[in-house]
Amino acid sequence: MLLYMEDPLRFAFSKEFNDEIPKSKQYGILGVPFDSTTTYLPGARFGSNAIREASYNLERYHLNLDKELSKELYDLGNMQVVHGNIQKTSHYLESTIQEVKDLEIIPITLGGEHGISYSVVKALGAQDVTVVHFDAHMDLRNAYQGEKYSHATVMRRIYDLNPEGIIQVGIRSGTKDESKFAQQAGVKYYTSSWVKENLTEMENVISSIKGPVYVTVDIDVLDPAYAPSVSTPCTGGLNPLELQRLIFSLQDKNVVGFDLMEVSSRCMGDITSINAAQVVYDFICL
Ligand SMILES: [Mn+2]
Repeated sequence: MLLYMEDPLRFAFSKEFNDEIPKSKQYGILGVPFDSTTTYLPGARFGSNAIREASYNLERYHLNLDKELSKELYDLGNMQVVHGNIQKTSHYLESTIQEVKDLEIIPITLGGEHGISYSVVKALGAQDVTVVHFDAHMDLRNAYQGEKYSHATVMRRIYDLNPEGIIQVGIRSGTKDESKFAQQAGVKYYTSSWVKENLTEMENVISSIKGPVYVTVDIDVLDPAYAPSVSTPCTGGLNPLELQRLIFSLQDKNVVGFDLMEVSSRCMGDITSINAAQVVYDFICL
């Protein structure tokens, strides 16, 4: 049993984790029910279990991919978090991800607020890794409300880890300083309106990445029409099929980790958790 784990509802088609699994590439779902730096609409702490619940509506056969789920999929449970303390929670998360990595399991982290993605990338190691970031927001501030570690600074902290590159997809909100920083720092961002008009080109950008890739999805990359239960909704976003095509363009990439953050669904059948479960499943089925 991994440290700091409990045993909640599992993601559809996943197996319970046991210590005797063979060492080869496989996925492990990890929930991090934490949302303490959220500034507008709280509730992302409910995301991990809401996504799991929504996953029960999926079929083992993926029609759009014409593929049966073939990957080994484990659900590692939810991590113990310390509400109100992102430093302590991050510390627990780093050691948990390190343990997952040692088992040669590729983590699929379900948030939870976006601030925790930093710890996952840090524990996996950013060297040579290109981070593909789906989001409405750039999250490149150096500090937010005086805090260095926050949902609004997460990509800046990941930048500080010196990854090979950062590619932001679906952006439609940011400050002038963030935009300037991105241009100076070589962070490539593609706005939502550009992506919608140039979807094939965006697919090509993603599929031509060389080397290891980390994928972080803030579900607010989708338009609030499809994902209203998020902490900072922003109009003019992608639709689910556009996002699905971009996830499909990760096929054959060496993805070392994947996360899906900011789902704050509070009831069964909520459209945000349904779309989030689909995004996770699209990735798992590749
Ligand atoms: Mn966002």
